[in-house]
Amino acid sequence: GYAWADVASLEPASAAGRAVRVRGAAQAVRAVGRRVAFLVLRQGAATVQCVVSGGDGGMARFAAGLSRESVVDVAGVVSLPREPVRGTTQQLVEIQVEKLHCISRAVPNLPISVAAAARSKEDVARAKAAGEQLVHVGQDKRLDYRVIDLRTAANQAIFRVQCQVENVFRQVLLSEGFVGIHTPKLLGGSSEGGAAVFKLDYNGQPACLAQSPQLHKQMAVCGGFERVFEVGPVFRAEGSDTHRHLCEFVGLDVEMALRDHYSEVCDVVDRLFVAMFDHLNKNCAKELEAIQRQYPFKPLKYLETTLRLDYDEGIRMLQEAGVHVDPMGDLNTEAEKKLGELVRDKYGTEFYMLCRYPSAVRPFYTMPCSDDPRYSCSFDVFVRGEEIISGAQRVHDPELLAAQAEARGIDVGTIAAYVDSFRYGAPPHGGFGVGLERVVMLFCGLGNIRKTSLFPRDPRRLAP
Ligand code: ATP
Ligand code: AMO
Repeated sequence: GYAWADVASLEPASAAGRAVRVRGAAQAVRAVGRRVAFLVLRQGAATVQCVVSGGDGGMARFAAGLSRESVVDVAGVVSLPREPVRGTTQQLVEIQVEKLHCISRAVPNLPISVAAAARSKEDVARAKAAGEQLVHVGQDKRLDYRVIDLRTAANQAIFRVQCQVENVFRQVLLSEGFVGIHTPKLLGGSSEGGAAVFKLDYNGQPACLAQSPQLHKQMAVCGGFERVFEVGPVFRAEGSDTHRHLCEFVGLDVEMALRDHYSEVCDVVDRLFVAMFDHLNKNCAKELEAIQRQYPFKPLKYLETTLRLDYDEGIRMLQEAGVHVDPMGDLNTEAEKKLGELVRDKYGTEFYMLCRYPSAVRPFYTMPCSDDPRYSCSFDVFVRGEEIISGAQRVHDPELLAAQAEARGIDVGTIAAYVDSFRYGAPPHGGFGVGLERVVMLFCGLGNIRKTSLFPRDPRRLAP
């Protein structure tokens, strides 16, 4: 009999000579004459070449007639090819097919081909130089047919890397005594202030989708959980289409009681992300290679101990470089990108924290510095010059909290229960929020957040 096997497990040393049964997608079919066909079968990111030959050629003709992406079963014996294809995701063995069944037929004219969706810019340039006529498959079209697009080796790798990011986040925090929580996503008011909120009707009462777990993760700390984390959806009614904003993304959030200083939060960020980057480089080498084949990028430069820079120092570096910035204002995207370059050139890292932001540019719940309230106990973290994390110590004095909310035009009535939480005894605390899709996008230098969201929701896209 034939034993079921995974394509990825078909290694020359262990598999040669074995009789196996494999189910996969018919990625490519090539007929050679009337009696032989080569069928490339794909399972996840792994592919194997199947040789269909022998008999009167009926099976080879059936194989040649299979539509691409049809799901087929092959049964046969594993053999070693004369010239294995190296440097791809293709296995170094072949299957000499003895039985072939089509399990699910794909339509003959797929809206996009996996091969086109998998092209790198270099592939396109090379094909054009060779005079080939390519059907352009842009990002929008690939996203319209995401189910097919997701089958490329790079996409298979991206979401495996994303899973590891989430996994390391949980593992490191669990090992440091944090408890995973789930906060409500239906809220009576906005949690971050500002207009980027999706409004809805909650049984006749105005409500909105959570812009962050901010208020409730703090309330969990007030509820006696000293260290909490959450992995969950975050909804933002972002109006403008950018390469780094989604209307729904996955938030990785942390909140913790503090002993002395908000630098304790920065310490957690430091340990967590250095462990995460180390883990990805060590355990996801195959995936990172697959991503690099389609989207070339340089490995992220980071230090063993993450650089912490004061906002004032960042401003000074920008001004010295001739960039016009307001020392008490926020940095725009361009200035952040520029500062990323300056920091990389001066300190040799593309991952750093910018601390002590001016209070005026931070959310209402941010703790002002005790030595100078014009500045705040807050930080952002950057990868390749773009923000992946915001964090801070929070105000745990209810009067100051209400005053800061009011000063920013927030109706304190809508957050009364939150403000009241700090009237029943509340420890000093702080935390941070990370965008999962941004971590993967920036670690892999992908340039567009839609590439790291399984089924992205941007201002124009609500399907598939
Ligand atoms: P859009 O044109 O919609 O902005 P995009 O931003 O995805 O699309 P690029 O960044 O230039 O365009 O290319 C990204 C991918 O698009 C490539 O990896 C490739 O898969 C595909 N692609 C680009 N040009 C072509 C082409 N001429 N033929 C086939 N595929 C292409
Ligand atoms: P902030 O609003 O900066 O902070 O969000 C935290 C992190 O979430 C990611 N992010 C996004 N990712 C994709 N699409 C978006 N539209 C988007 N908006 C934000 C970014 C960002 O760094 N409550 C605070 C966090 C805290 O202080 O704990 C907050 O929400 O990676």
